[in-house]
Amino acid sequence: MKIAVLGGDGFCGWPTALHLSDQGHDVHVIDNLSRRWIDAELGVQSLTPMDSIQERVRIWKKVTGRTIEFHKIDLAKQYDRLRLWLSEERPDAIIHFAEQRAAPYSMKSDSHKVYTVDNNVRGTHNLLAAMAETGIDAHLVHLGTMGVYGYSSVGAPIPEGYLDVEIDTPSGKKGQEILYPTKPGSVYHMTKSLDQILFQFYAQNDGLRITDLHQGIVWGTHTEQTKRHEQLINRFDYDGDYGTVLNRFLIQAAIGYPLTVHGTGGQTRAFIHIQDTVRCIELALGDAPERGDRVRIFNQMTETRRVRDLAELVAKLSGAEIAYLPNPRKEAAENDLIVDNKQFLALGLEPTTLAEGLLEEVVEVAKRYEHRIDRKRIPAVSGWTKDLAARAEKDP
Ligand code: NAD
Ligand code: USQ
Repeated sequence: MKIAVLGGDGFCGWPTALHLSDQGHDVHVIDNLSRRWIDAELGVQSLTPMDSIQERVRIWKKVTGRTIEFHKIDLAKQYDRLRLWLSEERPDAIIHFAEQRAAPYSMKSDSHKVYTVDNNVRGTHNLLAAMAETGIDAHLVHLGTMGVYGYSSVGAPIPEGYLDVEIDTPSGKKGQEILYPTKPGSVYHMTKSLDQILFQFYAQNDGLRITDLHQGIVWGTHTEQTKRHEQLINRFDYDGDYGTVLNRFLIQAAIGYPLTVHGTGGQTRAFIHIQDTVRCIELALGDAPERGDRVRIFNQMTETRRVRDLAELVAKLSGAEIAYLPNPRKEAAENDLIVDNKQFLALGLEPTTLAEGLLEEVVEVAKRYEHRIDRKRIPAVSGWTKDLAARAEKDP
């Protein structure tokens, strides 16, 4: 297949591009390189030394003989270029990772909120409008998030996108399938909730074939392909805005920094290893919906864990201390989470879990690149309100 990987320079996109190229697909990375500019804005860098995207694809060619093309296009700002590219190249599948994906970054200030909504909602809508206009029959696979639901467990598993409800009508009760209600907890998560409505409309109105993958927190760094050459190494964010919780705990353990648990650490979240991310995308690509089908929604996660349990696990493994800090986010102090992921299991996913020795692999990567870590960038100080930000700044 000819596959466009939008956001293919990022943490999930790069290993996905390599995995699909390795399988013989004709892969095209589209990215505006905004994450590299955001690193510069925040004064942070990936723990791992990332080469330019042009250099990365050159090395991939050298190692495997396979070509990955790179096209610098901004989905949100260059609608005409995007439409032209799609009409000329007519990909068979499009994988959409190209959004601003950090909840803390999206809550940093009013300008960061505006940027995140403009970038994400406009980018997704531009893509859908261009797909409809050019009439290409590509399968769109979008990376959404478990966080659209807000993690409020009602004691029942979160289903895969849809809920059957009964509505009282004058002629009695009628059954209806609705999108599972969203309750996003950040401006970033809100943009993913809005994406869902855009997908529903374009699937119904234009017959676009769309799969939305509601992914949990991704951890780990290497995949089979990124390990093939040191210059193919994946991005690894550890800073207070883009670093995600388990990867942060692992680098903190590696450098002797007390593990930064927010509040009581009572948040339960869904997790998935990066190797399973790329595998799930492959599985979703192989199971495309027909034109006219409803948007297919998968929960892309392999296990749920409570944040303080993760901290205790990492502390036991490494001897690290745990610091319970004021929570800069507005979120429930404690929540349960049960998630249904039957669809991927039925397609053959064999989950990689935390138990499989891969935690040590991340600690080793962190030790190797310890000299690149700026300890001042570790505290999470972007607050959900001005008061929470001030408290986090005072007691990082
Ligand atoms: P990332 O920030 O590492 O990569 C995103 C890439 O998209 C970057 O290379 C960036 O330059 C590019 N991009 C952003 N806006 C763009 C635009 N307007 N035009 C073109 N390119 C643009 O993020 P990631 O961790 O790889 O996440 C990828 C996707 O997966 C995101 O949509 C995110 O919401 C989703 N996701 C990530 C995680 C996680 O834990 N990392 C978990 C669940 C879902
Ligand atoms: N947390 C800590 N200490 C830290 C960092 C985070 O206790 O040092 C806590 C947070 O308060 C939160 C939980 O850990 O309760 C998860 O935070 P996170 O930053 O790891 O994850 P989140 O903000 O939810 O966002 C990440 C990705 C996002 C993706 C989402 C999937 O950045 O792109 O959509 O995970 S999910 O969480 O399932 O919605």
